[in-house]
Amino acid sequence: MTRFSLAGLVTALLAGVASADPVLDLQNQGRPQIDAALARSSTCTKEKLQVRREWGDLSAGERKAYINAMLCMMSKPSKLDQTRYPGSKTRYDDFVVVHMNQTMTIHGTGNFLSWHRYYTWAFEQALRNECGYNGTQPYWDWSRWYQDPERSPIFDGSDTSLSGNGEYVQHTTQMGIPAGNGGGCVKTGPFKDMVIRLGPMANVLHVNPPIPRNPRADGYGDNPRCLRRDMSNKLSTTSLRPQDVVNLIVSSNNIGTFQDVMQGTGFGGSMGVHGAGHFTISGDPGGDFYTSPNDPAFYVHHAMIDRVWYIWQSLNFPSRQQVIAGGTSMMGWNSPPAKLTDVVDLGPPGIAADHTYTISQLVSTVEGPFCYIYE
Ligand SMILES: *[C@@H]1O[C@H](CO)[C@@H](O)[C@H](O)[C@H]1NC(C)=O
Ligand SMILES: *[C@@H]1O[C@H](CO)[C@@H](O)[C@H](O)[C@H]1NC(C)=O
Ligand SMILES: [Cu+2]
Repeated sequence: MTRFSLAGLVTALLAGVASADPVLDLQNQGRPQIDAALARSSTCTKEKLQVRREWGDLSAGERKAYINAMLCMMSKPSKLDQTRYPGSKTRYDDFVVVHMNQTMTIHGTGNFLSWHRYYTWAFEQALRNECGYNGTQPYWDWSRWYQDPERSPIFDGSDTSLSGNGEYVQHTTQMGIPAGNGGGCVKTGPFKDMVIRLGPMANVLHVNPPIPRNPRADGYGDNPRCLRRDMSNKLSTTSLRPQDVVNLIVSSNNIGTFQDVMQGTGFGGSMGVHGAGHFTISGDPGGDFYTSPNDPAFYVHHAMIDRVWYIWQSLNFPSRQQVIAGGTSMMGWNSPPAKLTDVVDLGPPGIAADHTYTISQLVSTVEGPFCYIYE
């Protein structure tokens, strides 16, 4: 409850400053602490440092390079056993399988932030190493485009976007997720011909005729269908505004509060920026908890999740690195507590990554395997 009065105070303070981009202001405020960590780093040098940028700040050529690398991942054959994972046809799908496999132990848990940081980074590495991509993982700053995400350069359906909304079809949704302006197949932009095969596992979109069930209970069967989105600004205008992101960062004084508010697992009834971003895209697979990485916008969303964590850390770097809270399973309140020594595993070697790390090794973006910052 205290959270909300503090949040109000922050909003009032920010209104006084009237900055055009209060999230960027926080990022700049924390930058000296990142630079100091970089200077101390034994693995990340200034020469190796990668800079992740917002989709709207990329040139048309940079956007196309990222899109082409994604399409390349969707054209390379899967490395997974086709008997166990017949729905995984491509290298792009392999990453979806890794996420599906661990869904119950990487959400609402103490490894949520570190797991998804490592996973997004591993995907970026695959774009570079397997598809010749020279850029970095872009992010979708929800707070920049919250008024009308469908009109943003990320989702406007142009050939430099990650494709647009689905076509409008009559539909209903469940789990309290608002019905958006789409529901049908995505027919614009670079991913209009994308074939979704894995899942669904936790579908939230009801259309007629219905989205076919996966032939296998584990969702790994081959179930070819179109990419559907059900976008609108219903959640973005209530939960992804600049003040929502700022409040999350400024009002969370410990990692437990930060990750709970971000995921809407704390008290207060909000779905948090994590859920609001996912369900602003929604549809199939975007709204499916298990298979959401099958929507090409998953990675720009999770890069922003990672950026918000990075900004939060950078504002008090020494005391916001080696900290952990939460359990190890989504099911049950009394799963064993997560520890900094827990191993973060992206499945069999060579599928998404070759190494495992402890959470402790994944908390800084300029230590361990990582060497990147946000601008
Ligand atoms: C996840 O993968 C492991 C082997 O890599 C397998 O034993 C396990 O059954 C899978 N779990 C799910 C839920 O798919
Ligand atoms: C990436 O950079 C290398 C070396 O500068 C170049 O040879 C290659 O063509 C570039 N790849 C792409 C996809 O731009
Ligand atoms: Cu996830």
